[in-house]
Amino acid sequence: MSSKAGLSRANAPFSALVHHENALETGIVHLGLGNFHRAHLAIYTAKAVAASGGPWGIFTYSFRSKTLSDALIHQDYLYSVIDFAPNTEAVSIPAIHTGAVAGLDHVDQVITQIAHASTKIISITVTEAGYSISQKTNGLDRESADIQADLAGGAPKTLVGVLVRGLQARLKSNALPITIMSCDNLTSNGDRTRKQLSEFIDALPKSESVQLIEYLNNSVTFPNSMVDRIVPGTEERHLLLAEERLGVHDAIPVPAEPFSMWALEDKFIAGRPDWESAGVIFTEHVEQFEIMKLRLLNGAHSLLAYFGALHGCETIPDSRFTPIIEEALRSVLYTEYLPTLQMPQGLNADEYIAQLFSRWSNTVLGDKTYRVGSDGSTKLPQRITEPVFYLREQGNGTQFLALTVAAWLACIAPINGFEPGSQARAMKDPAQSRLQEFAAQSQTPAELVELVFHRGNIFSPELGAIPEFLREISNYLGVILTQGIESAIHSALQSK
Ligand code: CS2
Repeated sequence: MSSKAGLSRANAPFSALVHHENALETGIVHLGLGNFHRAHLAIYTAKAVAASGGPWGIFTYSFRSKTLSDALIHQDYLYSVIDFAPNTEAVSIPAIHTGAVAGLDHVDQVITQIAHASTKIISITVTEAGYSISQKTNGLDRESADIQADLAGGAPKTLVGVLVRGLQARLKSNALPITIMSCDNLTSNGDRTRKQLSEFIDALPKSESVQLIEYLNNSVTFPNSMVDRIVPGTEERHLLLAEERLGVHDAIPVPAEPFSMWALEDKFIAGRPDWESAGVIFTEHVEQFEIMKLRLLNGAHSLLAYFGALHGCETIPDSRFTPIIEEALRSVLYTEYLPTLQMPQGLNADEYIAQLFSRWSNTVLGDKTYRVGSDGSTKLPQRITEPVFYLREQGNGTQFLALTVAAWLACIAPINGFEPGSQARAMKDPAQSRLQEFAAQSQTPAELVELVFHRGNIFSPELGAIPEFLREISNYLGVILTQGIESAIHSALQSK
């Protein structure tokens, strides 16, 4: 790690700033080269290697965009991570990547790299949407055309397909053990990844599946993990700032908050970097960390994104500082999320929540409501489903969970000519076209909610089977459409 503030070498190559250990062997194959990976796993691993060494270079694969990996190669696998907060502006350069490929036409290269004996870990950040989860079966989405194509053979297009074909190649070439580590915001992300892979393998012809399942069961481990760092998308201002700070042009800097956390199960069958030296918490109670973070941070984040967008807020801090939204935020945290979870030992709920408020107040980071609001169809089920069940069982209200879903629908699938505003319009969702079709077929909020919950394959059938919850969502959606989000929040607060 090095912080190079004040350098002035406008025409120097990026690599002049930091020593990149070219001899570093590739020990990790990372799937999903987004900003989050580059500010989280890459930083922890670079710190671990700086402290204790080891063959832990990272080879990355992006499923879609070649832009980022081309730029990474062009910059000799270097880029800057800029920590932004009102009182911080530190730059670091993790020199840890050893290779990058992108695009479906190069997937054979990542499969070869997975099969390579030096590879010990496959890590993943592809977001919740990348796991091909069926809400109907709570397993592999066998109805997905891409999964069907991957099962049929040929170059795989999905995460699950790439992992299975990679394992198959490894089994054939050396059958050495390997760890597959999900770093996405899914409950029990390691167990979930194992389940998706097992179901895919089970669906293969027997001639392929028998040995593969045995290999998966005996030689592949799937640690669960909780990852946390708010990492927005890169904007023009970040490019300018990076250039000013570094003195060279960085085409792919990553803005990030200074806070970072990673709790991980120590289940690495083929070894791992000395991540504890970089601050990773190894624990057998990862699930408590995951649930705490998925509900208190991510669940409340979704509320901030949808309420904020409907109120006209471009950023998460704008939303958090809007008094009526702040009231809703405190209410959802203390009455609808906190009662449903157990804090990990040593962490105090009030302190954790106070810290969240300060993270959401990061005006210079300026995280966008449209970023957090995107992909709601794959995020919300993870965040609200279990809390709804729990609260109902206890006889407690689910007002703000229902209103979060209603606000999401108002943003993504508005009906009756409702205009949700430019931030909502910028949100993307893998289910967008399906949701918009449902919206076109619906005259009333109740009709839309019925279609989304019973035909959408977004929320589980069990959640869809709670008419009172669906009615609550429809009622709030009606208020949003006719009187606005502020009135809907007032009404939720009044019914508390
Ligand atoms: C956010 C997360 O996109 C989202 O929905 O809640 O990306 C959040 O910023 C990270 O999980 C923070 O660790």
